[in-house]
Amino acid sequence: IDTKAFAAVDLGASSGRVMVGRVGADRLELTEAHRFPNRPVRTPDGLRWDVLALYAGVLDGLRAAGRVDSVGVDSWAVDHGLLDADGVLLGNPVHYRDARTEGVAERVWASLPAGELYAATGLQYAPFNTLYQLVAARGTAQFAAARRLLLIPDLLTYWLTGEQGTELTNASTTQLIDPRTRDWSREVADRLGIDLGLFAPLRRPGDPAGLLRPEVLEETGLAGPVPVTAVGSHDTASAVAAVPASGERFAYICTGTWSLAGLELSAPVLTQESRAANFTNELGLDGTVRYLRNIMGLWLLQESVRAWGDPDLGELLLAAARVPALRSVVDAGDAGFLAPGRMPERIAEACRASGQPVPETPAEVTRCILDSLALAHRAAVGEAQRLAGHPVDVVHVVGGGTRNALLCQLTADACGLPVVAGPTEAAALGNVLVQARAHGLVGDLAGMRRLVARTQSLTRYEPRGDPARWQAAAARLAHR
Ligand code: ADP
Ligand code: LRH
Repeated sequence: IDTKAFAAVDLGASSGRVMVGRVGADRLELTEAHRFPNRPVRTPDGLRWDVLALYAGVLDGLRAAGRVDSVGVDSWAVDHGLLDADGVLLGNPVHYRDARTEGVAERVWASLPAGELYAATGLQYAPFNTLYQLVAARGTAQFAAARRLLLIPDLLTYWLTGEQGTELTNASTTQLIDPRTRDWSREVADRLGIDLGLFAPLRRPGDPAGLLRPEVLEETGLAGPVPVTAVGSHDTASAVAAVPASGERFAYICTGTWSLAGLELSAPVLTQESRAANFTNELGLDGTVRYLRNIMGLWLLQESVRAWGDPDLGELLLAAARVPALRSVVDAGDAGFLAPGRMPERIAEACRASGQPVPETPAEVTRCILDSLALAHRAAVGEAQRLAGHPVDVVHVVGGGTRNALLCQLTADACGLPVVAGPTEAAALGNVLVQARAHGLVGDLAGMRRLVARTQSLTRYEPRGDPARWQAAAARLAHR
């Protein structure tokens, strides 16, 4: 039986990993070759990604992976490296949580009103969309020297192969793509004076992206030629591709550092009502649109755990399960939680300001975070269905948050719908499946999903309790 092996490089905001997927008829097995921390660094210039450490981790991972038929790279969205005229990286890429974009959106909207920008790009407002980052960079010596912009997965692909491109699903997070044409929005770029020549030509999931350079083969001990294949290089696009759903009546929540909660649609929703509700239309595989809302996600917990000196997560979650439910909730969509630092205090302050009991112990803060995330999941799943006119019967939860049984159960309770949790490494699986398809294995998106559903371990959570309690908690937040 013909089985092939694919290396998925999947870089999340909290860790990077190189996974090996073995794919054949009715076979999909994922193993971890290497995992490494992704630790941003604060320099006098601001918050930066340590992209050399990430690249070193990728090379270590490829060495550990051994013989593979192809490699694909995905990562978090919006961020990028700038290259000079010689193709050399100009400094460490800026982290999307860096403060440089504060107040920039208002300046952009003065020349291109937010309503028009949404109608043209369908992207929800987030201060870190690439568009705002580019406007923030204007006037700096680094930007003046920049001749090329490569999004993070495209930058790593360039270092691996020497070839430059801009993969479409991730390009859709720049706010410079028109989700109807699935091509650059020249109008938006022209009106904001952004030179689209900075970007390398678009490529699509499944397109060839070059061969590993001889130096990379030597460093990793791999025997060439090894092709690199473009995948859904936005990690969320890859994760949604691996949601084990059948049919169309499903919502998904990709839970990791962020919670990305929404629907898969065949066309964007560009109404002003959708803009007001802060839903985004990112591009997915095969002409699909990822209609979703960004929710702060487990970042709230990661940052709190860091502040508490890294206690055992399992014990903390057990303690949180014993704290009474829904005592206090915060708005997990609030951009006020974006920056690092003092997270337990900031959560406590938000509870105080809304007249709710202030969580004090780590268990209480954790419970507040998980209740708040479940509440935000409920709102996003509910509003997406209404705004898109697309009802669902089930919520699929994928990503690191599937390891958090309490969060999955609370999400089922809050949504009043069954939750199917898994796979945990959905982004890596989606990455592998797109490579497998490009190499003649597996079929369309539905076929990929059937294969995931048949081969991966999934856990089902039925909704419990009275949904009215969640309604009441939501009202408490709305009336603060
Ligand atoms: P990202 O890709 O954004 O870096 P992941 O999908 O890897 O994020 O998810 C990371 C999150 O998964 C962590 O913040 C943590 O809350 C959760 N997680 C990881 N391992 C466990 C575990 N053993 N138990 C509960 N939660 C876990
Ligand atoms: C998740 C993610 C998300 C983006 C954020 C910047 O890793 O890609 O989809 O909004 O990072």
